[in-house]
Amino acid sequence: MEAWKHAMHLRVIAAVLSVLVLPDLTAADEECYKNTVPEEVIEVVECSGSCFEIVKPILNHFVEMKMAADNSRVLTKIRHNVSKDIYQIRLPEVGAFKAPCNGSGWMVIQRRMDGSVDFSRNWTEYKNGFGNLTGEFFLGLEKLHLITQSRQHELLIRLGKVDGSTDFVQYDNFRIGSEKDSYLLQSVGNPTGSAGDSLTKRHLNMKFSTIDRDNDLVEGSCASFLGGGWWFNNCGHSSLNGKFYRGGKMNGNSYGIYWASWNNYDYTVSLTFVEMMIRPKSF
Ligand SMILES: *[C@@H]1O[C@H](CO)[C@@H](O)[C@H](O)[C@H]1NC(C)=O
Ligand SMILES: *[C@@H]1O[C@H](CO)[C@@H](O)[C@H](O)[C@H]1NC(C)=O
Ligand SMILES: *[C@@H]1O[C@H](CO)[C@@H](O)[C@H](O)[C@H]1NC(C)=O
Ligand SMILES: *[C@@H]1O[C@H](CO)[C@@H](O)[C@H](O)[C@H]1NC(C)=O
Ligand SMILES: [Ca+2]
Repeated sequence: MEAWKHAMHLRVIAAVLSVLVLPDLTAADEECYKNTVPEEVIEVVECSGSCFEIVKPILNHFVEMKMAADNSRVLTKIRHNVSKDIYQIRLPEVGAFKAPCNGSGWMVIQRRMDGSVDFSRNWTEYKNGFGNLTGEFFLGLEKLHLITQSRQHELLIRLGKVDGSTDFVQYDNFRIGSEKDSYLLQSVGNPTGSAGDSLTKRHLNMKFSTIDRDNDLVEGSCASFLGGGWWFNNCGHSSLNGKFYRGGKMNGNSYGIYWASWNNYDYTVSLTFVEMMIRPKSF
């Protein structure tokens, strides 16, 4: 197809979608987050790899159409329902930043799904956040600290294995200390969910560690050994920022992404999907 036709085609799709697909914000959307301001209208950009700039809360099937409209790209199979609706969030204590929300009040703070982003990062990067909000990313410890100090938050962790099985665990009081306290995991609260609790026993009250800042309790560095930052102890029962193994199993001598209580403490299993989400607790 000629480029201009392609562009027209896309404009038409965008126009149709802007009428049909983009809903008014529902009460649930507005819940994510309080003071959330949706961004401006959808922009159509020339088709150079990614046809639409994602500047507006979008729906999953919108993303699928976007990919389908662009013949030059192979449609990626999305195994899991990830939350691709990106919002501009304004919180008085944090300022403005962007994050995906799932339409039911949950804001995604971390995601692993395809190994496309390197999580072996230094302190500054974990502090400020890194990655790609429509794919893999970490929101940043400073924001998490400010957000979770401002009011009580729930934490939801969704996990997936290479065989397609999924599970979750939810905590009711997730709170992170300040940088002065090395972003200590101050509280997680009560766990529910059948993936089990792989935080309380070993990680509560632990400082965050990264490849360049070793705050763990072993000789050597868990963050370097496991390839990602976490609230390591010795090293502990979970490491959701660890090395990504596409095959779902560690190879060599380094563990991957694990949540031990979900796998009978078999540390050779490496998860291929993780989403960590938070939302203000309502009483
Ligand atoms: C994704 O969401 C759809 C619609 O809500 C649901 O039918 C499907 O089971 C979900 N898939 C997964 C893997 O959660
Ligand atoms: C958002 O995520 C929660 C937890 O997985 C789920 O219960 C809810 O249905 C999701 N909302 C949407 C609109 O997908
Ligand atoms: C952290 O990593 C970033 C990106 O690679 C780099 O620019 C920065 O200098 C690093 N900071 C430290 C303190 O090593
Ligand atoms: C973000 O990640 C998604 C999923 O891996 C990928 O399709 C997309 O190209 C990435 N975007 C950028 C800007 O890297
Ligand atoms: Ca150490």
